[in-house]
Amino acid sequence: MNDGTPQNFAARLKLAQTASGGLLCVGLDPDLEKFPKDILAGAPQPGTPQSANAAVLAFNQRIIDATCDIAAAYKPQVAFYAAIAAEEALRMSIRYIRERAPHALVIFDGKRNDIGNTAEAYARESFDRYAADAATVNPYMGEDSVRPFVSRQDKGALILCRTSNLGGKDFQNLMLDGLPLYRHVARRAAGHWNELGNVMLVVGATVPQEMAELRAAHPELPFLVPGIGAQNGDLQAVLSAGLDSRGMGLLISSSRAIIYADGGSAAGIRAAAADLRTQINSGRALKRALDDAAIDPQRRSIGGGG
Ligand code: OMP
Repeated sequence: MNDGTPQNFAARLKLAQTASGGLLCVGLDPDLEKFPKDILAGAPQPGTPQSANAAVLAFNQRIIDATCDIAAAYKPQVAFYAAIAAEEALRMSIRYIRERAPHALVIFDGKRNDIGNTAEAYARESFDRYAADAATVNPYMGEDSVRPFVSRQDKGALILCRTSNLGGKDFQNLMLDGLPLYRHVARRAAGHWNELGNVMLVVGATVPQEMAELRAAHPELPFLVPGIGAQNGDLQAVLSAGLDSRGMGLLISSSRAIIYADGGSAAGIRAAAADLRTQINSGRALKRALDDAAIDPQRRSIGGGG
């Protein structure tokens, strides 16, 4: 690529955050039952895959138009497309993101994995068929299953570490050699899986305590954080637990609370996304001020005294 797009994922992530002025990721999880009526009415031949594809693409275009200047990333969850045979709408939506928001990352949320050669096919699905910048990856099958996702420097592997759902604790918090399982996953992810600097951890907004532990253990790793909005994750707790020392290190993702705001109107989507980005940025500024005060109270008082 000679269009100025960075060839390594870490630089690509930084560019997306800087160009969008924040850490916001918009989840593209189309559910026809929740779609605005005007979008459904505009789709031809109701009940057919053609109709589903047309409606999904039209709705995603509305979301992308409403957020293209403020989203650092878009995260389509593939199940919502596969369930209604709307893969073509997914492909076209990604193309539309490239036109309207060339800085933004596209995260293919498939949570795929399998034995090595099948994982290779899954990686090609994410990175070649859909040309995504990053993919969510299930680490449960271990080294050979993860390798195809981490072996391209320009593509990110977002490793499920501590998920946002209630059942996330069932296995992920089990103690093993003195550490919960999710900490072992993080160690492996931060170690040789991250030789190309293209690994992120997926850590839910609903588990800020675990996030704080992970941040302390891995100050350098960026996290994808779903669970804000419909799952009631606590944004301030996330910022306090997860921001790195530069006030970065996070992509904060929300799907339903943004895309179905005000029934999925363009204005409602814009307002919800802009509001979340503003809240994130205010929290970052506050944390920066608190950190500065905690690090050097003496210098501040000397400076303040003239
Ligand atoms: P909302 O709850 O509507 O914001 O959607 C959350 C999105 O993030 C869905 O697409 C989930 O599949 C995804 N997700 C989680 O909710 N929890 C996780 O721990 C991990 C993910 C993910 O990998 O994106």
